[in-house]
Amino acid sequence: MLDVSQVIAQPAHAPAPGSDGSISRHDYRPPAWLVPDTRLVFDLDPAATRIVATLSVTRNGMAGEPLRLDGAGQEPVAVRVDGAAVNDWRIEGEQLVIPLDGDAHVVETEVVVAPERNTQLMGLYASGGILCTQCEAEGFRRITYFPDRPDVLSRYAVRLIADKARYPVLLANGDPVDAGDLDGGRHWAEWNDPFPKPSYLFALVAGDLAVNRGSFTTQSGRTVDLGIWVRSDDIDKTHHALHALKLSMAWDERVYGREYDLDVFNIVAVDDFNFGAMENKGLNIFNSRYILADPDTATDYDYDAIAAVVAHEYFHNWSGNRITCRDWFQLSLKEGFTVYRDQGFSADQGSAAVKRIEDVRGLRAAQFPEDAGPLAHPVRPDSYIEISNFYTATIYNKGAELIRMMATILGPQAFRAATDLYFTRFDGTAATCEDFVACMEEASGRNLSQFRLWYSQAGTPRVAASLSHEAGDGRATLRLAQHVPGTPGQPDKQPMVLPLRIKLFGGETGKPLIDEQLVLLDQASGTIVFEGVTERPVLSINRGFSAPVIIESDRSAAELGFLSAHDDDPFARYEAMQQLMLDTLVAATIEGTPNHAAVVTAVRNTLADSTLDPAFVAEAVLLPSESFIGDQLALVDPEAIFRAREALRRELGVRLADQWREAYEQAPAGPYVYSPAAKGHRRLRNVALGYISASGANDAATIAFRQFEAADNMTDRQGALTTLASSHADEREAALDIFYNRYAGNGLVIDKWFQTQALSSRDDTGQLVAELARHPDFTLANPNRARSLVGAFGANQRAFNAADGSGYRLLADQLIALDKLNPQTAAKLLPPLGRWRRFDAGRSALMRAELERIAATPGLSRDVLEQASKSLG
Ligand code: B3K
Ligand code: ZN
Repeated sequence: MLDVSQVIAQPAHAPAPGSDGSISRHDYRPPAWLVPDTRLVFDLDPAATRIVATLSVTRNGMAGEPLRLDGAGQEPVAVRVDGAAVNDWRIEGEQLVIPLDGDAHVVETEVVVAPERNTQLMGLYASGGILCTQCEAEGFRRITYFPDRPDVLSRYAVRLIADKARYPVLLANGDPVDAGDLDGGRHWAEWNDPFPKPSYLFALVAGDLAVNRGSFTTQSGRTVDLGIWVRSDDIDKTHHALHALKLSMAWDERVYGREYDLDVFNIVAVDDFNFGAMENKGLNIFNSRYILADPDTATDYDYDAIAAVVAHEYFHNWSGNRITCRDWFQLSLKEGFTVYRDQGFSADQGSAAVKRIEDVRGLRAAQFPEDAGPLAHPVRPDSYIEISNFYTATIYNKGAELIRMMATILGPQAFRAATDLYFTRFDGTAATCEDFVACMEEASGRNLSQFRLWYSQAGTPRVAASLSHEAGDGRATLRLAQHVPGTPGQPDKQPMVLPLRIKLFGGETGKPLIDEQLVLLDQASGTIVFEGVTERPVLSINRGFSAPVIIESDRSAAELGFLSAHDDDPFARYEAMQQLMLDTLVAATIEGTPNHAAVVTAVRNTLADSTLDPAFVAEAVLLPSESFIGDQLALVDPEAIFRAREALRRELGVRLADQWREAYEQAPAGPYVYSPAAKGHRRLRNVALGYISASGANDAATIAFRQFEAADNMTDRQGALTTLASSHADEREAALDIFYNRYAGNGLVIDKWFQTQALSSRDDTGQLVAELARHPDFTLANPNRARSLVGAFGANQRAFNAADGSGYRLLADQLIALDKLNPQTAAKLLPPLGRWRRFDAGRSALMRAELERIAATPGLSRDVLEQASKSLG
């Protein structure tokens, strides 16, 4: 029977969670109270920070509703309403409930929190002597009582008080107002943010920080002061980030017409951070790995990632901050769109083709498996238990693909008109994915009703494509059929709208037979007839990866090899090579009888094509990952996949030995430069080194070690170390020791040392990882370090899936230990165990046993419980 008191206790705006604690999208209610203005006073101290919050609250049409403020277990020291202390408040669950008559009041609360004891890194916490905050999604309630939901927008005025010697720099959102000294060696600073914002965008930082200052003049002539704040030792590593910030500001004006709006823009780097970075209004806080770079410590990959993340967080100022999300189900409104925007920015900095290849590789590595597994969810989910678990590749990367598809369907002009409309109409509000799509429709006149299924249906569509040719009639017929697989809670799917860029090439002449067409497949199946096709056609489909789908075509090895050499879309060339490699590796894994000839020929042709960008060549000749090969199989056999892949690597290494050495030698000598061309050469050189090593050549370790020692940059040094880490040569230990000693004390580089070993393909990687978990430098308290060892190990398909279950046990042990400190980061380590359905009975039972052990752990967090129970299914 229903307990009536529980029902009555539920507020009108926060409906009862489901029996498993889940929140449902359809239960959204507007807030009962709004908070137009917020004043916060922080008396900062790592052991006991006192926070006085003064909220002007106004009723939002719901007569009789008390004010409900979210908290996180803290007790208020005092509560005052309109200046007078009150004591008729109560705590319900974790909410502070204050009965209020009338429609407008000033409510003041006082709480005390201990940042130095905050190991979750959510709310106000300490990182290496710096006090900082992380509030998205629901961290603000760990700081003070507030309606901690994204649709309550408030103007914040903030006063920070702290010891001046320990915390000489005091930063908060918005523009600085004033600052001064106090008795007892303390000082204060006031910040004011005129833009109403949700609580998840609140931020403060207090610490002993150095700044790299810059300035940007906006298109309307306003000057913005820029600052990158880091520990003084790191100040020389901030130039790349500052440069990327200026490029991002200019790019957003040029491409989207978006101008920055405050007088200052600050970024602070901290070492302990749960994810990449955070877009707090005017005060971004970053994981130091996405700010700090110099050639000696950061790879080209790091440089690229820093620029991409700086751009991403900056772009959020419009897509996220000026227009935020109505509720967390709409998360992809800001994240999918902002990823699409940062992808466009990065594409414009160098090779757009290589950027697209990297993005699709990432989508296939992270999002496709998510969409095919127990944690599959739509881009706009319908329910969640812990919102932190929904910062996923689906929300971010598939979400970006949805925006890309709409941009493709609309064309550039209508898409820009639609984003202009969206930014203008919803500025200053908390919007929905539906609002965004409606703008796309209104500005273009297109009907996107069926397209909306992309937001509600999970799962990766599969498209069967078959081309036939009637030579006598000069006619080619393309038959397409789509199928969206069932996903948890969604057994049956409707056909989606799939924008497929298609072209036909002459199988003999290599010439295009038709202009590229954009086909919108919106039925379960469809037929397209091409006339005037006099030559045997070869199908090029989903060019540029125009739809995030899996293409199942009946193209032969010869046709794929042909496209890998002749297609005029670089992505399609890469894709043809990948498909050829994948077909070869899948056949070799299942049948054990490899036929490498077509791949060897195709790779030889690609290496020989001097018109190609080396960065493209490096991507094109890389074999698909072990896990991607596993994703193609009904059951993953990690040993057979590894053997098949190594055999092909070796064959390519041996058969193309001269070409690899030539590619290796061709990289221009000279000091390090960070440029698209130089990056491409370094990448190809490291890929070639991998193949030289795979060939079993006697001098492979010598070459790698020579590169390791001669390197004047981390890309070459880590590239060589990666090759050596998988070898049995004497140089391996030497290189690992030299690397460790050279960088002792540099956390970000020691992360690379852990990660490189966890990704090794050696047979003893499991034991090595177990030893590294006992290394004095290993700690779960730092998320980067935890991810560098345990996260990387979970991605090492063969080592992690050792048949005796030792890998599963190791990951589960670490996850359980980490959950006690930091549930959000612990939950992110779990997905590799959720792949149990994809393995043989022995492995699958061992994985399930570990999931059950995790789920049964006393005191388990909601974060891990949700992931473990959904993974058990
Ligand atoms: N919006 C933040 C992510 C917050 C994650 C909270 N669990 C960074 C970003 O996507 O830009
Ligand atoms: Zn983001």
